[in-house]
Amino acid sequence: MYRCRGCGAGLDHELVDLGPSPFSNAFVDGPDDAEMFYPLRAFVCEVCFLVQIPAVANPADIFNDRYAYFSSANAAFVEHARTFAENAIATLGLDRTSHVVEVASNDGYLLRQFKAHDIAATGYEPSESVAAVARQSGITTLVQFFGAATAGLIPPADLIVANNVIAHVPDLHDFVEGLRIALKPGGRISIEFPHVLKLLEQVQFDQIYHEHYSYFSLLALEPVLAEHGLAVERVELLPTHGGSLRLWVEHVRSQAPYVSPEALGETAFGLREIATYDRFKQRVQNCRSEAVRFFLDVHESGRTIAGYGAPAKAATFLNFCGIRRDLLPWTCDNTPRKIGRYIPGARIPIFPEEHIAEDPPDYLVLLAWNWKAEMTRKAREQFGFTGHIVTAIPHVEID
Ligand code: JHZ
Ligand code: ZN
Repeated sequence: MYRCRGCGAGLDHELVDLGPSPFSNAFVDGPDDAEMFYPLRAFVCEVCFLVQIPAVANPADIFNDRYAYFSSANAAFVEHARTFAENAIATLGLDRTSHVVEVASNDGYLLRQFKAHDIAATGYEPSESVAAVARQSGITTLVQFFGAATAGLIPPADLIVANNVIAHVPDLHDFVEGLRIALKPGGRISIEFPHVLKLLEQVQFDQIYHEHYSYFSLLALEPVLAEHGLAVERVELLPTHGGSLRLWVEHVRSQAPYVSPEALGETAFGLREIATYDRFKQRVQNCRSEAVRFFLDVHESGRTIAGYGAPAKAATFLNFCGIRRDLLPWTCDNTPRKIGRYIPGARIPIFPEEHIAEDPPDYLVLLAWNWKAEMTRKAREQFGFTGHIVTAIPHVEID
């Protein structure tokens, strides 16, 4: 039996089985290339309620020189990073004597904001593809996984940024112990992750893929942090990735943390009851039925359709729904590394974004629904798109 990576209890309560799927950021070069498929089954721990997928995938097979998610590809995300850095500098009083560490620093999209203020910055980034870009722009980057063994390789940090990374670690306790080691006394850690409450509420099943080993609530993460002498000082709710939490964490001090799962609505939503998780399966099935029906209707009526975005979550959505090139002939994305390649499994070809203007379909499906406002604006204003804009999660919505 699997064991919960949070509390160690036996893990056999299935949340949802999304079937075999390839790694969602392993974009395929050519239409005849072979791919590996791995089971994509999520579980929920009946003791601590941590939602997780067992570590059937080795992180080194996912985060390597083929990894294709470049944080800087997205202007809105870079803006999110800039605001984060300016606020952190102001509220924590960071200056030229400070040291900022980012775990999963990607292409340096965030650390460059601190460097611009003459603050020393170091990144950990195991994916060579993105780390190389950061290094080229002068960001000190250790091409390493972060954990207890590597946390001491650099001077202790006044601020550790662990945004959108804690979901990606199979050895959760080793990672959190690393955070404790790397933090200077009195320092702060920012931990950002998509909130599992939103995943369940909005049926965001496409956020489930092998890269995401765990799906957190405050309820499930707080005891893990506490075991390593870390306490939650403050929590912010963010709109990113369909609804995220940002925890501000510090070494345990005398006062009790004043943020509780109750205050965040986690208890009221039912995150302490297994029945809440049990309703998810059926809702995922309903979402798939609705989406497949829509794609078939468009196909049978002879109208045209295309995707916008080739995010990691598109692979889960398309593979689970069985939507391939016959139902979705192409998508488009602004990430140079994705253009000219194919979405894993579903094999949908990826064109540059400008393709929307060159070959406008009747329906444009936003596969990155979390960027709906930005993508709609771009499609309409930049590419002159006048057809229907569609999102499929949690329901098919046609504008
Ligand atoms: P986006 C990523 O997931 C990957 P993904 C990762 N695993 C993670 O944890 C989560 O983020 C949190 C493109 N785009 O941000 C860029 C345009 O083409 O939803 C991206 O390929 N034009 C680390 O991959 C994709 O869409 C645009 O105008 O699901 C969006 O991917 C915009 C705004 C985006 O993350
Ligand atoms: Zn558990």
